[in-house]
Parts: sequence; structure tokens; C-alpha cells
Amino acid sequence: MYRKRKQVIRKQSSASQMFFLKDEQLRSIFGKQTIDTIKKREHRYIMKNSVLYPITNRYRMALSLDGMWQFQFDPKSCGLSENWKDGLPSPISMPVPASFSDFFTTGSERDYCGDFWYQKDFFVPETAQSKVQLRFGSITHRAIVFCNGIEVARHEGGFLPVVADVTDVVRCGAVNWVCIWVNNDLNESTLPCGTHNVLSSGRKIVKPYFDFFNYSGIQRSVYLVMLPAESIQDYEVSYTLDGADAQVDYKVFCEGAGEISVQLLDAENKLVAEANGAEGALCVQNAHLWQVRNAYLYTIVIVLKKDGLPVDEYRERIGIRTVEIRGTKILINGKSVYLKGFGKHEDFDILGRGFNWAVAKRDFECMKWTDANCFRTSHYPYAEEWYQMADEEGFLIIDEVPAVGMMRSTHNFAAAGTGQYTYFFETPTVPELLKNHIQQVKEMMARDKNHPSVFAWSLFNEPETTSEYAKDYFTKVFEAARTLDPQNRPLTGAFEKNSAPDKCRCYQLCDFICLNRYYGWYISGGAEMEEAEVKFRAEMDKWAAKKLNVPFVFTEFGTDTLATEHKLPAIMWSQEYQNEYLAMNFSVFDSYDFVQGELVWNFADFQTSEGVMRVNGNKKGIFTRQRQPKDAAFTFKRRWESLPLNYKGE
Ligand code: CKX
Repeated sequence: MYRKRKQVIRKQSSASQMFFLKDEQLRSIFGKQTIDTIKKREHRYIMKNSVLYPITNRYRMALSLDGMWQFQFDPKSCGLSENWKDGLPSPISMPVPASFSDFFTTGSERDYCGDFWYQKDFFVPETAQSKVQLRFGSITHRAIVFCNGIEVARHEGGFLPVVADVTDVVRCGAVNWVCIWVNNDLNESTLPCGTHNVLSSGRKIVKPYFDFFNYSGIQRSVYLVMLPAESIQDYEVSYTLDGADAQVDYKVFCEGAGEISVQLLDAENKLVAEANGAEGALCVQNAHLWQVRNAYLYTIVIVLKKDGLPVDEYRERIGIRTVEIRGTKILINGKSVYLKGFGKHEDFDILGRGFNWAVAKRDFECMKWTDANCFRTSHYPYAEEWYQMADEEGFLIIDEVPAVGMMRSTHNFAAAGTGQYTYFFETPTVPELLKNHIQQVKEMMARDKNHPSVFAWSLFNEPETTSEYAKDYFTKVFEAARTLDPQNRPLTGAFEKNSAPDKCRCYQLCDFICLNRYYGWYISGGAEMEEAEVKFRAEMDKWAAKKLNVPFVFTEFGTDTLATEHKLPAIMWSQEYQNEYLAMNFSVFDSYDFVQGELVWNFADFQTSEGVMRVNGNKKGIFTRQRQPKDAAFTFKRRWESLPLNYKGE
């Protein structure tokens, strides 16, 4: 049904709410002078619209637009020129949030690569406040948002919020419509990186340079957000401890002038500290600290007043804790913490990468059962609700930007596992890639900076790091990232085998070093396990000889294991082999004091592209894709329950 919409718009909105940095700004970010300028900026993030998580109270309202949307593939890329923004010609229904792939019953639809569209009608109440926004938790991988036929936002990157100001475009007390052009192709300047093949039929097949299915669509919640004319746009907090007391330094950023007051409430909603002004300190006596797996959350209440009367309020749960890397130790609240946990994916049957509270709840219960205390958001920032749950449950998060696949190989696990050199940063696409990379670090930190669970930022997964080009590239990424976090949390990245102690030129940039190692799987697997241990220890001895005096964390190690396979003696892919491999790895980890954490690959089996090394996905899960334990889950439970939180600490 083709509905050509009549345009009812008051006026064209402020072109597009682009999150992209202007070229001059970027050029300058790479020059030292401007980095200094940026450091001095009042607000570190160049964000057009607030990315605060949507809430409803007396002054602001967030209405969920989740549910059934309309959807259409656009394989000829004609939707933009044929004005599909005014109404899709022949849409089908499509649930949001969810990836589109696993609803379909044909391979060509499941594996679709190219342009596609979403559309939905929504009602804006008569009583809408002065500012109206559409807020998408993410749109994968790039989008142009049209409201009532007018372009209101463009966004590159599939794992961070897209916020469109539609104030000048919507009709209040009436039905409006939103249409979104989306594209899920990959190339060497997108994050994540990849390419595509075109078949003789003209059909595009995406070729990720990474090992997870290229799930796409509107995979996170969508809100209609209504805000007052003068509103709270953002806030940031940082903490210092002084004996039993704590100081919470805060900054509040508003649109429009007004007086700001800030209160801190304890878990019983009792006032414990207050301050006035856009910047200040809250002094908390006998502070309850946010502890690992023993979280205590306060509520920060920010009120914006005009002429003495409140016009906006924002409240959020925050946790008081400090993070420090001291020598080879990771300190939370000054105490050493050994990381136990998982690399994860947002991945589940039917939903694909769509956020679902029930799946997240089960994941946390399984992780708690094993006595884990940490996970890495491999290989992209997750839906915000994951971080809220981690805050509540006392989990630590290494928050990772989608910089994965920076190695020219569609079987990068094989190349990365064996240490084969694949050059990457020599190409003309690099300036565009760098621009996207820095922009996404900026957006990730802007979104996640206030979560107590986030204790470190991972700026890449398994790129090529041995060339002068790579060194130059990552130096710029780290320099930009160092200016952005109000809490100056540690920066790191996950290194594959080729990033060896004598070859890697980038580990020097990291505050702690994350290794992804597969001795006994990709290297000397099966009957050669004893040789794998010799090689593993030889590499670790080389790192030890460098006396780097920083913590090392294993962010990946594991074996593909079929939940159906048992074999004595063990062979690769059997449950027994997974356990033997783990025993060897644990003995290596336990031999080096500077190894301060182990995040196994992966929490659960997950979907990947098809291939001769993948049996309906990657099977390195400690749990199945349906979240039932393999034998190895009991191994981890036994080990982690026996390791104290400060294992290898003071
Ligand atoms: N690391 C040697 C990145 C993950 C993959 C994992 C694997 C590789 C291993 C690289 O995204 O899934 O092959 O299992």
C-alpha cells in the first residue's frame, strides 16, 4: 500500500543533526595544539543532542515506540530518489527492537546486504513539551532519519544512539510518521570493517573481516522524548575517596540558562549531600562504595530552575568508586581485583542482536552462578540496559568500541590465531576510518561515562599492530581518547597473536595489556597440546622479560566445543577437550603474577557468517546459545569460587 504523505511541516528542521565532526575539527584533533584546546573545553563531547537515557517525570516524557514497524528491502537503492521517506511502497511488518535476519525463511533475505527501510506512525500528545526528539538506541550500521518526510538526522555507526530533534517537524495532537533509510554494508572505513562480493545475479554478499554475523536493523529501543525548552543536556561525575568519606565532583550541561541544584540520595532515598551550580562537589560522609559484586547505588538528582521555579529534573543511579592501575594491579577503591569473566556478544535465537530484558537477565544469572565479576562488550558498545544491570549487580565492564576487523582477512580468526601478517593501515581509506573511529570513541564515552560498572575502555580488537602505519594510527586514536573521559579510566585494546612482544608497536599505548591467545586451539591444538603449553610459556616469558610493570588480562582464550560431543581420550571439539585446554591455560595464567584477569571466549555460542570452520556459528561458548551450561561452565564455577577477589594482589 503506497501512501504518499502530504507534507504538513511547519518548516525544514535544522538540516540534519549530524554527529560527524567537521573536517577542520578533526584535523585539529590530530594536531597537539587542538588537543590542548579540547582539554580545556567546558564540555568534552561534541554532541548535538543529549544522549542521556530517556526517563519520564514531571518535566520530561519518554514514550516507547517499540513494537511492530513497517519494513522494506531496497536492493536497487532507489528508495531515496523515489521518496520512500513519504511512505514505503510495499512494506511488511517487522518487530523493533530486533535484527531483521532471523525472521526470514529464505537465505537471500536473512543475508541481505544493502539499503532497507523502516517506517512507523506515532502520535505526539497535544501536551508535548517544547522539545521533541526521536531517540534510537542504535540503528545498524548507518541511517538517515526522516520525520514527516523531512530529514532530521544522519548517523554512521551501528551501536550507539541516534537522536533526532523533530521539534520543528512534528504536529502535536496528531499522527506523524518516521521513515528511516538504513544500510548495513561494510567497507574498510566503516567500524566494524569488512567488504562485500557481488554475485552474478547482482546480489550483494557481505564479507565481514570479523567473526560474528552482520546482524542489522533497529536492534535497540526507540523512544519519543519530550523535553522542556530549557533542559538538562548532560552531566558527568568523578570521585575521590578520603578515608571513610567521598567527594563526588560533578558538572552539569544545560540547554538554556538557569540555576542548577544537585542532590545525592542514598539507597533509602535519604538526602546525603547537595550543592548548587553547574559545577561543584558533593561531600558524602561514611560513603557506601560501589564494590565489585557488591554494588551500592546512590541517586543523583539534578534540577534546573528558572526564576526560582523548577523547569527540568534528571535523576539516575550512580555508584561511588575509584579505578586505578598501579604497577601490575587493577585497583577498585584502592584494592586489587582479579578479573574473572567473559567476552560476550549481543546474540540470541530469533532476536539476533535485538535487546531483550529476559535474555539479559538470564545472562547475568548465569554469570553470577559461575562467580564471574567482569565482561568485555566485545566487539561493540552494547545496549544501555546491559550497563544499568551491571551497575546494579556490581559487574565490571571493559567497554569496547566497534573497531574490529582491522586486518584484511575474511577468516581473521585463522590469521589472528596463527600470527600471520595481514597489512591494513597502508591504504587510502585510513583517514576516513580514523575519523569514524575517533567519533565512535567519543560517542561511546559520552554515553557510558557515568556507569560505575565501566572501569576501562577498549579501543580495538585484534588489529594489525606491527607496522609504523598502525603505530601512527593508534597513537592518534589514543591521544584523542585521553582527552575525553572525566574519570580518566584506563585505556586498552585486545591484541592477537601477531602482536607479539618483539613485534607489536602499539601495546605501549595501553594502561593495561589485553591478550587474545589460543595456544591449544588455533596453535598446536589436539594431540599437540603439550607443545602449545611450551609455546605459550615462551611468549609469556618474553613479556615477563620486558618488565613492563602493567597488568595483563586475557580477554580471549577458548575452544570450539559441541555441547553434543564427548570423547575419552579427549579430541578437539569435545567437552573433555575444552576442559583439558582450560586446565593448561589456567596453569599458565597462575604462573605469572602480572596476569590479573581471565575473560574466556565466549560466554555463549553465537552466530557467525557461514564457513568451513564454523558449525552454525562459533561454538566457543561456556554456555550454549540457549544459555545452558557445557561441562566447562562447572569448571569455571569451581575455579572462580576458589579464587579470592584480590587473587595475586596484596
Ligand atoms: N578473536 C585468534 C575474535 C573473536 C573470534 C575469535 C575466534 C577470535 C580469535 C582470534 O571475535 O570469535 O576465532 O573464536
